[in-house]
Amino acid sequence: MQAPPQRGALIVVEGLDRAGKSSQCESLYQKLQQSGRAVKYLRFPDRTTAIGKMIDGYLRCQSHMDDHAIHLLFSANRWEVAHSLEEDIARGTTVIVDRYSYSGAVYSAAKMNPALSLEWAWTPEIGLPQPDLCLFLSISPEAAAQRGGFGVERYENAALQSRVRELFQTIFRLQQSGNIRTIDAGRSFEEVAQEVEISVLDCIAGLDAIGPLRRFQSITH
Ligand code: FDM
Ligand code: MG
Repeated sequence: MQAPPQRGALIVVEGLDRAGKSSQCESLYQKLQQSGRAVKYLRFPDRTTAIGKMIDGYLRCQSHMDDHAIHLLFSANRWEVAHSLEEDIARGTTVIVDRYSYSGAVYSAAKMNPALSLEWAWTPEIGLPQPDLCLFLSISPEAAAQRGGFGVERYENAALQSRVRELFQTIFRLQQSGNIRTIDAGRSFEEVAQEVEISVLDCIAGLDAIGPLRRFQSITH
């Protein structure tokens, strides 16, 4: 009998705006593909689905929504692909994800709505596939500003971003099993890309030790 194929890895790339997440994800995707691996690239929010279109309208300030309601839509936008994501992983496909539950929790908690704590924000993420590796692309506010500053979407302002920066550190501390690796994204594209690739290949090589795909748990554990 043939041994089942090794499962794919779930790789998440997180960071603030202008940290270079999307270009690094694309470069990583191409490198893994060229090396002959089965690989997919997802990003959240996925603005193409029905839920994603509601999120898109909200982010472009074309609609208003209660903070909890939009929060749950962001989470639902992950849940709607969770099943196919697990199937891909089981089939041996490595999945690269540009923003995930960490962004979900910290951007909502950064609004400082007293009725929307970080713990509340994390709750709908419980049970989603947990990344085997989360790369946090870290960039200073000054370097981010040099890369073109803020765009016009909701959340693209200095006060919110600085709270987001702190909350990322808080959530990473609370999610100790998260295998989070901080990467200095203030360096050249190539230097960052190299560290990203090495970290991902390391993770893939160590998948047997990790075992089956895990799921997110409560952050109070
Ligand atoms: N964002 C992203 C959230 O508020 N919650 C989430 O769950 C996710 C995935 O959406 F400001 C925020 C983060 C960012 C905005 O993301 C749009 P992109 O990566 O800039 O498209
Ligand atoms: Mg953006």
